[in-house]
Amino acid sequence: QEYTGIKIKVLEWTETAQAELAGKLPVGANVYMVAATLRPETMYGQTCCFVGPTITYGIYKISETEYYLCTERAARNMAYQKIFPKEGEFPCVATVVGKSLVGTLVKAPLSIHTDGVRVLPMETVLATKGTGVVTSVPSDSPDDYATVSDLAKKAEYYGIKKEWAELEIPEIIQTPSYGNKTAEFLVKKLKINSPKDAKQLAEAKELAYKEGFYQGIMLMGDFKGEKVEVAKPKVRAALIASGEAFAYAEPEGQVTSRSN
Ligand code: ZZB
Repeated sequence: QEYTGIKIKVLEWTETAQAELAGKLPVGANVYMVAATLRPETMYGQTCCFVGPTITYGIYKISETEYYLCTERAARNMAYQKIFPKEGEFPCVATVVGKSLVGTLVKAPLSIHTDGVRVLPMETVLATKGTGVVTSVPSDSPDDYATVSDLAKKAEYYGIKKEWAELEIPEIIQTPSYGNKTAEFLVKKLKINSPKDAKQLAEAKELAYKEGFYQGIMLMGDFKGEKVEVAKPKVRAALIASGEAFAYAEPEGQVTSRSN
């Protein structure tokens, strides 16, 4: 599985994370939460960054000034893909549990929300897939749409500010069958009420992938008006060229799927 690793820069840690990380990072260090995505062309629509609240993340040293936050499993994989300076080595400077990261302010590349977006909890994040960090695009990902709706509805329960889950969801891709809001359309059509409706969400995801890729037209960004099929590799290449992303492959047979 060939992902794009999106570098989501930490602008401001939560107090909890700050306390846990005190003294572990050099002054001026940049930490990036790395999200693995199959849809780089949707990055304009990022509205938050998901972590699994009970997942343990490591902060791994790439250089004196650059650190990546992801699961240990992902860091190990990266160490064999020339992402770290020494083959097979992925020096960990700190660990932090997802829950402590909730509320952290981050900068998501290409997102229309240029002042930053928040780290929010997603119970269905798999520790065994990608980097364990998931960038949220509620316009085109049914899982993300269902999760942000639930977070906004139960903000207090989740211990977040409601407005963090209610950032504007821009329209970024048009499709003939589902319009400009593919995820919202499919969540309603398949009567999905909760992020836990795993079966319907899996179906919605398949439909959204197919329609978006083969029929989608970009509504914004440098490739506005172009077909998604054509724009996808161009957006990916631009993100990689600007240093905001890198190629990240998931070894065969390592990918696990949701069981709930
Ligand atoms: C942004 C995005 C925008 C995504 C979209 C999808 C869509 P798949 O197809 O099952 O391989 N993801 C990545 N890692 C995890 C994880 N550890 N746990 C849960 N979800 C994860 O899934 C790949 C997609 O699942 C990734 O691409 C990521 O969300 C999420 F408009 O990134 B995506 C129709 C889907 N649209």
